[in-house]
Amino acid sequence: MSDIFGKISQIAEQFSIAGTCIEASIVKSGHINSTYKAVFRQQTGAQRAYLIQKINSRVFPDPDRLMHNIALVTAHLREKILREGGDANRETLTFLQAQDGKYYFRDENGENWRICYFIDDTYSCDYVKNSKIFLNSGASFGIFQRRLADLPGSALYETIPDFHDTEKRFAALQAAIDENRAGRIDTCRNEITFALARQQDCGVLVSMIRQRKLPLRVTHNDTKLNNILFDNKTNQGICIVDLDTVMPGLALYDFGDSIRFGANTAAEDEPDITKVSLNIDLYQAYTEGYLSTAGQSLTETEAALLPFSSKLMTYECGIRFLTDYLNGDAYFKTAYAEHNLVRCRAQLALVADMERKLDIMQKINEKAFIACKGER
Ligand code: GN1
Ligand code: MG
Repeated sequence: MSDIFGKISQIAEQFSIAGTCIEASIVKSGHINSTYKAVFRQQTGAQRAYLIQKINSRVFPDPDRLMHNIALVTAHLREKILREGGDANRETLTFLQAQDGKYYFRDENGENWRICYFIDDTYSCDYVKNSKIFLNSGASFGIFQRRLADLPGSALYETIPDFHDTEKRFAALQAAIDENRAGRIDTCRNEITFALARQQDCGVLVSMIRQRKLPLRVTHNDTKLNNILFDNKTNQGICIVDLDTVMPGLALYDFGDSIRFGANTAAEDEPDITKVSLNIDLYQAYTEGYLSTAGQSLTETEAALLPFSSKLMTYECGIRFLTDYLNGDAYFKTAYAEHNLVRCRAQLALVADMERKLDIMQKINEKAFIACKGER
């Protein structure tokens, strides 16, 4: 722990944070970066909390581009929030500049660090406690998308190229199967068969982008439930966090990924797949929340593909876990040897359940889309 204090104090100095670090703890969420919460006491006695993050440089090798996107997006959100009469320090993240004016600091080991204000009196959820919370999540991601609607995608770098290009994710899986780098192929034959049998799904959205049938928007691309901060008092989703993958993308990616994570009756890494299924009431709650804020800006084509995108994003995540398992866990943080395989199995079980429920999902969508159009 004393190591953390020393490191955090060193980083804080680079960002000119006044005072002494009196509390430091690891924030155990996210599969990519390492995050700490630190509280500083100033000479006046006032205290302020910060989030300090070590950026995973294997996943994000270009911190200039990464932080360019985040600075641009948060500035844009800030302006919108202020115009709407909101509290910009609570409703979006505020990153600090290091002494050289950059939004990150590279330490002597070549590790890149960044700091933003910790937003007090909020909480985040790793699972959906009730459908109202999930409805609020949908509304929050819808507002996020609406606020970014006039930010031109061309102003942003593609920090991780082809992030949601499911065809390329499929090709990466095939390469991992061929290479069998970690010698694990015999432990995941069933998962490979299930994944390969759904190749035809992979090209659906990407080919529609190529044919200009779906609009590219500025999207979040990692809309897990725990990437929203809820206000302690109102339980409204107030701030969207984890802006690393904000890039041009599809509204469908954000919708689908939210459903993948939040409408699952079990955790993303539930080992007992009999517990995994799509909670249709939660699906309905999120759909209604999301369409209530973003629905009017969606095209008919987008709205019609929301159920399919839920299945596709779940499948894509499942094959990414499988690929990483076959590659020897090079990408996602894991807690034990089989972790990526367990995550993959849970995702594929959810895909199977969504395939059974696709018709019901479609009906829910049609109804909610008509209702939101009627509110014009
Ligand atoms: C990663 O960083 P985190 O945990 O929010 C991943 C997402 C996956 C998710 C699965 C940059 O997100 O794409 O959907 O794990 N982020 C990146 O839980 O690859
Ligand atoms: Mg993330």
